Amino acid sequence: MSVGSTTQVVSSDKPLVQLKAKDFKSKVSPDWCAGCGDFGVLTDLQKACAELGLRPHQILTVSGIGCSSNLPGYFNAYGMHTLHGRALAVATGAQMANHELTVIVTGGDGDAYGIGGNHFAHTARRNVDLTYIVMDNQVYGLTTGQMSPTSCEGMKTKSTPFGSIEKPVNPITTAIMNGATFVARGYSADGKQLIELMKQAIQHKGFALIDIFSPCVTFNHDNDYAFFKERIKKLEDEQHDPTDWKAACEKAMVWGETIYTGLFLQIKDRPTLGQQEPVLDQGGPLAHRPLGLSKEQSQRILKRMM
Ligand SMILES: Cc1ncc(C[n+]2csc(CCOP(=O)(O)OP(=O)(O)O)c2C)c(N)n1
Ligand code: SF4
Repeated sequence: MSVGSTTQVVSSDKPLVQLKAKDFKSKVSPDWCAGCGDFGVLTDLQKACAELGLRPHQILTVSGIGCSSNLPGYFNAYGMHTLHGRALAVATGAQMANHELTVIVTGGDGDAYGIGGNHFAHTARRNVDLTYIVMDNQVYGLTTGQMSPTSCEGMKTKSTPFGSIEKPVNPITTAIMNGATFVARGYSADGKQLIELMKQAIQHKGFALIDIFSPCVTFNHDNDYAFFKERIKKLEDEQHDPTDWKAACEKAMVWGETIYTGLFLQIKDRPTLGQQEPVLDQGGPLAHRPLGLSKEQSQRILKRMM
């Protein structure tokens, strides 16, 4: 099967049994604080995968470190909890090794746009076929409330007791400028919109970002549910055209009394990294091919690495 003809989702290969969201729940219950926005993101991802007819063995979730990065442990599929800020690098390797997997990367704004900012830019520009779900709470949750790259100017945190003097990262314009081909923003309290965005992102061929406002009820009292309720407007209600690059940039720059959620940009005709690799385009996933080494050779290599 060629890379070009495969999709992340087995739409024609209908499962014998339609799975439900609960089938994507793991045996481990989240230890997030009551009211944390990440609960909504987890539930909506489980619903989106069920509605797409995916099965756990077809999915790999990869995360970095943070409260939000614990998500793979709560999701019934293959999962990897990697290093802080390194989830995209690991996920790129996994996607290249098995391009038939649906690879979903999850984490927080610190993980994604701070320590992992370099990987974010390069994964977007390479158009790796991944879905990146960033639970953006504008603070470092796990390490108990320091400022993050998306903290607003003036925000008082443990590490900025007099208020942050830095301009925050804009994840949407950053993704667009670096060449991401699917750029969206969701809100953890709006499941209806978020599930649709997740389904579209997973089906998209290329690098798909959904930056999701996911309030940290313990350490960010500025950007809480009331803050977003007052400000959020949906792009779909404004007849925004996601193929219009200029309009996407303009809408992404809006931050104040109005903040937009929805699909800012989608470019469908840019090839993914895998589609441009001739070795991946023939013969199926590398992971399913013979290693090309004798048993002795592979054991010698393994021994050297142990
Ligand atoms: C190399 C390295 N540096 C720093 C840390 C400490 N650390 C763990 S999680 C984290 C930030 C988490 O914030 P975010 O990614 O926004 O996730 P959240 O906990 O808010 O969901 C930091 C700085 C670490 N684990 N590894
Ligand atoms: S500290 Fe914040 S981000 Fe972490 S679980 Fe609690 S509410 Fe969620």
